[in-house]
Amino acid sequence: MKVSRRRVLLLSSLGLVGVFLASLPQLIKLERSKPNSPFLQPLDLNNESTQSGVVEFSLKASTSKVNLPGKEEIESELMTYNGTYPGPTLRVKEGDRVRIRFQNDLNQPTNLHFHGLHTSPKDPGDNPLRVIKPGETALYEFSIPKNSAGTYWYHPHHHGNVNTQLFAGLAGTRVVDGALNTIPELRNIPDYLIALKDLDMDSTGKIPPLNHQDWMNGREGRLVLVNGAISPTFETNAGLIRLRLVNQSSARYYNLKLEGHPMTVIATDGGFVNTPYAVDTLLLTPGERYEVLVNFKQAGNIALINMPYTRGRMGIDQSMNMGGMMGGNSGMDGMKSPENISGMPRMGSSSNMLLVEQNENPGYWRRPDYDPQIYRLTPDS
Ligand SMILES: [Cu+2]
Repeated sequence: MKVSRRRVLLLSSLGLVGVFLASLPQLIKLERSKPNSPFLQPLDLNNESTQSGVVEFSLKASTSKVNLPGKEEIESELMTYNGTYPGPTLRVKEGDRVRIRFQNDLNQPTNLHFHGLHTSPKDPGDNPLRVIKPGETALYEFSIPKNSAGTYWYHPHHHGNVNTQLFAGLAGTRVVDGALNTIPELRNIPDYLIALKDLDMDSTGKIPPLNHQDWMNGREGRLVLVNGAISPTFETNAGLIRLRLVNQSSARYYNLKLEGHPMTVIATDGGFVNTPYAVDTLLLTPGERYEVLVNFKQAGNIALINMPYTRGRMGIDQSMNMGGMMGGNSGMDGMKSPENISGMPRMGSSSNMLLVEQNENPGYWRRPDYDPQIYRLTPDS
C-alpha cells in the first residue's frame, strides 16, 4: 500500500555547508544531487566456519574500480575491502571466536583495526602496530566480549597510511548481536545500517593526494556518501525502525536531523544506554556510532538532514602566528579564501587531523549488565 509507506531520503551533500531537503509536498531539487539513488545495505560477509561459536571471514584490501550509486558517470578508483565501498559487514555474536584471513593486495603496507571493541591488542588480535606488507596475508583472531552488543567498524591503522587508506574507502561496519536484541521492541523491526563517509575524486575517478590543508585540518571530501551512494532513498512501513548510524569519515562531522521525527537513542559507542532518550539532532564525530529508533506515523517524504556544523579549522588568520608550521608559501595550497573562513572560530582544533578515537577512552564506556527481561524501550509515542 503506497499510501501507508514512508519515504526516507538519506541526505548527502556536495560542498562544505551541508544540504537541505524539504519534506513533502515540496522537495527542493539540489543541483547535482540525485535523490533517487538506491539505498543499499552493505553486504554481510559470509561466515566460512561451520562450527558454532566460531566465525571465519576472509577480507582482502585492494585498489578497485567502484561505481558509486548517484555518481555513475565516473568510475571511482578506491581502496576497498573485498572490492566494495563500504566494506562488507562483519556480523558476529557476543562470545564468538573470530578469525579473519586478511590479504593485502594494495601496493603499500596496511593492517586491520577493529574500532570500538575491547579486544586484546596483542597479536593475533587487534594490534594497531602490526604491519601487513603488500602481497602478504595475515590471520587475525580474537573473542567478542560478553555484553558488547552494538555497532562498531573496522579500518586500517597502519601508521602513516591511516588517513590516505581510510579516506580512499577502507572502512566497513561490524555488528555484534546479543541477547538484548531479543526484546519485543527490537526483535522484529527493520534494522538499517547507515555508514556515512565523504570522498573526493578528480574527473578520472582518482582520489587526489592530501594537500596541506588536509594535513592541518583533517580531510573532508566534497562528496558525502550514505552506504556508498549519493542521496539514496528507501521506503519503509509505518511504525518503528532502527537505524545504526556510523561515521566512517576521516574528519567530517555529521550533525543529523530527521525531519519532523525525534530519534530515540538506544545505543552509542559504548553499546546500549541505560535509558533510551529522544533527541532532535545527533552529532557524529569521526568514528562515532549511534543506534536510534524512529517511529514513523504518517506517510510522507522524510529527509535525514546533515546540518551545518563548524568544527573549527585553522585558517589563514591563524597561519600568521604559525609561520613555522605552515612551511612557507608552498604550504598555502588549498587554503580557503578569507571570505570562506569568516564565521569560523579563530582557533580550530588540530586534533581533527587524525581520527578521533574517543570511544577507546575507557571513561566513555557505560555498559551495565543488561537483563533482556527487564529492559524496555520507550520510543517517542
Ligand atoms: Cu578507529
